[in-house]
Amino acid sequence: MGLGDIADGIVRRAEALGDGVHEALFEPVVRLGVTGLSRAGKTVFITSLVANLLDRGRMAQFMPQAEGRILSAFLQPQPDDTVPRFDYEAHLAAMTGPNPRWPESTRAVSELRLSLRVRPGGMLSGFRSPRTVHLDIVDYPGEWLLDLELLDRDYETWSRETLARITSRDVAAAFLSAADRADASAAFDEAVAKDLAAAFSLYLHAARAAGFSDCTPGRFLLPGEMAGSPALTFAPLPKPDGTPPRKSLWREMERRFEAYKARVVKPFFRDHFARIDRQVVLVDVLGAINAGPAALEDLRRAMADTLAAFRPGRNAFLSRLLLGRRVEKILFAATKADHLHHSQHARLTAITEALMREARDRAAFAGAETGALAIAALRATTEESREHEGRRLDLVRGTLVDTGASAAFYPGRLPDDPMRLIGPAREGAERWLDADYRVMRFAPSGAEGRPGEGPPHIRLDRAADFLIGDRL
Ligand SMILES: Nc1nc2c(ncn2[C@@H]2O[C@H](COP(=O)(O)OP(=O)(O)OP(=O)(O)O)[C@@H](O)[C@H]2O)c(=O)[nH]1
Ligand SMILES: [Mg+2]
Repeated sequence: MGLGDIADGIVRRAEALGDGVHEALFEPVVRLGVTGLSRAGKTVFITSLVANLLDRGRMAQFMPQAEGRILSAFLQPQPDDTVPRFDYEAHLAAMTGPNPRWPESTRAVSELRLSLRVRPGGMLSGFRSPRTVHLDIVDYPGEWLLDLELLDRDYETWSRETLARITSRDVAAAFLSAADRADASAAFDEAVAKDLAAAFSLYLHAARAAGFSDCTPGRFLLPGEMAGSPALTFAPLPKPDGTPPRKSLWREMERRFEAYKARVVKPFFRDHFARIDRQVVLVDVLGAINAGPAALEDLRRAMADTLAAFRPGRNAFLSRLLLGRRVEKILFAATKADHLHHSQHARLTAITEALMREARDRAAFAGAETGALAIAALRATTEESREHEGRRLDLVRGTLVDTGASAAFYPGRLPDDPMRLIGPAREGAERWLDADYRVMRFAPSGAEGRPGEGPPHIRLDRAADFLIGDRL
């Protein structure tokens, strides 16, 4: 255990103590983590969740609301002064204003505090006065969670495993040949390191565009203010024969890899991850099905790796940070379910559940309660049915993002048995045999709600109930 780790542990312990005293005496705080790989739907989810908690007319399945116990909800300044505030107002205006559009991509951690004034439930509720519960919503990229596995590896192991995993990928060809040409025993040269890191980061972007989820180190995709710093200027290399000399390319790459772990990965887990109580992981299951079996298989693996980050005792560093504390509930939510007619929602939920069960088995996960749901944070479509060659066809209609035209659309029929998709994906099928799936990009509908109603959604109330219902 290094000195830094001990210090981490002490700070965390003091904080935990502080939280405990504060919570017991004053107002409880629930920290809800919202994550998912890029474009999974995090920003839309948080925006719509907050809007629907402020105006609860569409939250009938959120039990504290159904029981009439929520007296009011309001936004408050968040407790963390150094974390950017989630730009709720701008995102909501984009999606529900005139000329509705989806929010811009967001690339870092952000946070928002929503406070709820609630009347306690249960037998003694009549004797207790209303109290305030703070919900701190923390948005962070799923890619950063996947970095956890770097902590278990040294540079040599990480290089070997990464090169082996990507060697058969077309998108990695340019980087692999650059890595092969590099002389890792030669004296370190910044220009060489920069070129290698640039080639590796190009590969990661291409891999993600091709539908791969294992695109770590996460900050290579989302560098933010760290772009160009040494801790982000390294790449996996084949180990040279013998012991690489001091001041060689290999030794400096090794040092930077360690710096990335110490300066990027650990602070994220310490400052954000370790404080989460409840977690929702958004997954674009429909998008992966649409992209084909390889993408679905990769999503399945990414879900297992995500879940592994929440496994108690996952590694020594995390255990010291968490001190026995753990995330209590994790919801895997398949987003964008409004691309499907509701007659297919149960199948999407079943597929998500099956993926999650596999992820649990694979990650040998026990501990937190897990759930799976198919949702649409912001419903952009309406439903219609048509006769087609003597059969009823269930369609969804929406406004196409690209042309602005209204279009009815049939996305394909999901199988009743999830294994009809997961099986071939695992066996490495190149494409789906018996079906064809499509997704279209619909613009937000901008539909006006009645007063007291938030934006239209599908099962966002059920998601909220699973995640925080029991804490209100
Ligand atoms: N139809 C529909 N599309 C959605 C929904 N949620 C998200 N989308 C689509 O998914 C895209 C990405 O959503 P975001 O919320 O920006 O995703 P994100 O995870 O925040 O993405 P990054 O910030 O890039 O990591 C949006 O631009 C929409 O096209 C939904 O409920 N319904
Ligand atoms: Mg976002």
